[in-house]
Amino acid sequence: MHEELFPVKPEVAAAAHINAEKYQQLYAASVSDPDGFWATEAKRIAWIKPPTQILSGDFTGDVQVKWFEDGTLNASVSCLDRHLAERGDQVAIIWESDDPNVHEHVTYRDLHARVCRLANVLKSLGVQKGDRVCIYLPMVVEAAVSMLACARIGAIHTVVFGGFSPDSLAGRIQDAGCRVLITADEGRRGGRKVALKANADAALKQCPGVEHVLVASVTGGKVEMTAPRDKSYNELCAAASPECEPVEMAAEDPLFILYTSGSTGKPKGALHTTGGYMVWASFTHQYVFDYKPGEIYWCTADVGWVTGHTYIVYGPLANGATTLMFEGVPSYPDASRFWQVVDKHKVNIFYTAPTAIRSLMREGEAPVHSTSRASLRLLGSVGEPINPEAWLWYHRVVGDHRCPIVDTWWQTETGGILISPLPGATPLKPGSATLPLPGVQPVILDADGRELEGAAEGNLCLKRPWPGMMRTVFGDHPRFVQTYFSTFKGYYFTGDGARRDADGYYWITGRVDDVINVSGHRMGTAEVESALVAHPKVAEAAVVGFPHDIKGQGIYAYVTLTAGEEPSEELRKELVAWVRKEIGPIAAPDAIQWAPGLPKTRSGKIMRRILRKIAANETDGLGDTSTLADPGVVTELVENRVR
Ligand code: 6R9
Repeated sequence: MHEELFPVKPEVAAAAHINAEKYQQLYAASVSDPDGFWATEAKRIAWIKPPTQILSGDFTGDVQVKWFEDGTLNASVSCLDRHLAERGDQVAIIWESDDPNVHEHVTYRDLHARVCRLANVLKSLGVQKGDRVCIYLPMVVEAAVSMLACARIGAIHTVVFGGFSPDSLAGRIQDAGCRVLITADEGRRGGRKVALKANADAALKQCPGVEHVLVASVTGGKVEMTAPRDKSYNELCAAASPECEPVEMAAEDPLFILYTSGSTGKPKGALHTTGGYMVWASFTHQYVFDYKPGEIYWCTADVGWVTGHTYIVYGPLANGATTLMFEGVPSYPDASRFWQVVDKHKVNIFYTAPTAIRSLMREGEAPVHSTSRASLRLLGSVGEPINPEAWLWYHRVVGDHRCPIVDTWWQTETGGILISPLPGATPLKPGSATLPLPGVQPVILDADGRELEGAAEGNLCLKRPWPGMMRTVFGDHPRFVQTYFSTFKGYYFTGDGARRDADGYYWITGRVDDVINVSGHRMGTAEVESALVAHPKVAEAAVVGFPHDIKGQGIYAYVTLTAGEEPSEELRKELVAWVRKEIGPIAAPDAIQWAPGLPKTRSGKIMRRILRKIAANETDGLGDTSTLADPGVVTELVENRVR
């Protein structure tokens, strides 16, 4: 454990929106008078009718939480229209292509017009308030335009990461009941093409409810167009009007659905609503990144994940920021690409994931030193715990000891950052997400649900609603209540474990449920297992995470073959390819161990605790195996562990 302290530099504190004293004041106010606090913060976004009601509902019973209920607004107005008078000609989005020679500047005025055009196209296709629209796009400006165009007409977007397979895409389209799909001919990543339209075509065979497909031209590659379903995004937008009246939405009307993996079953559609989410996105983006007008801000996430929603699109645009969207990957054309982009566009604030830092660390310091990075002022981290080695490297090599690092803990469900340093207020400890933001009341509970005081380790829960939280699982409110509010009555359970030290700092220890975090992407072990058992040669599968140098966690699968099937290197490769195809490349197992039997209790429950230890090569402390139906299974698995 690294307890080295990095104090706030006086010049950083002096220039920041929030210093230590102000943080204490805000935090105290948010606890003593939450309604007053949020009534004031709500003013940061544009309302049609400002709210007079603040919070209703809590974490008990049916968990009906509502924020700003009588207010009305349109999210796209906060992100676009209200900036036009003052900063219409300021760049809203800098788009950096996969190709280092290509970029584009989109001003607020341009973005407004592009959003209005697409909104009019969607309207002409009959899309109405409350309809669901699926967005399956690469990291191009059209992705942000599509999200905002949906928001403009009150349609609910559901963005599906471009790396997901046709089956995963189809499952999400069906669950959300989408009428329209927005996709592209192809994506581009690291010099290679991604066949988005072909994937979409395969998915749509299972989705009769999709009436229209808008295909944006990204690479210009030839794709099949099925009339009358498929239409050219570019042609229809070119012919549409660049003005479109925003639809007046209630604060609690849905803004988007985003699917995320849990410990059981299919991915859940986390539903976020309009008013509270927008307040949270703006509030956290301004304070955590200490954003000031004119600064260039870059979050390297993909818009297919929640980080892209809140910290590439809604938060920065609500705050009138210049947000950079990067189509490519950190390693293309070479390992200094991130820092070249920083220099090229004079990026001030840079926000990425620990897995990217670790993979760049492996390439050594030269690719970083070949660039200046003089514009950088602040660094951020998100997606998984950042190990102190990676934190220190990020701070020393990338930030030249100059830039504070905000290690931001949050989840798809939370809508935005909950625990994070504020650069002008919080002394840093490498590896700790530090302190809760104003309005956030974390607690650590023991296994019996008792709140632990002071320094403690246990289950990380939240005690009070905050404006940005998800409101329900789309189409399945009982699952929402069951998943998040049934383990510990009266609390939101995050699924994460955490330690709180004597200074009140939080150290996230990782998931305590059956969710694994691979390169910052959430995967349910159950999802990978069901993909594996769908293969005709697999009888049973158990999947666990194991420590992985670059990815944080890797996927380790124990596979029992059906009778008569023999393990082989060929079959191993076939199963890896099978999971890639079923879910997507991010779910491909790193290791497959052939398991003639799995350790089960007498009631037939797989003892994952043991499988996790074997995968992590911690076979000295396997603990009590006496409750197993056949303890001999364990010896066999330990002996044949995959290196
Ligand atoms: C934003 C995002 C959420 C899970 C979360 C936790 C892990 C995210 C973290 C972190 C430690 C951080 N996580 N940020 N763990 N430190 N700074 O990643 O959302 O994809 O839903 O994942 O990621 O385990 O529960 P999501």
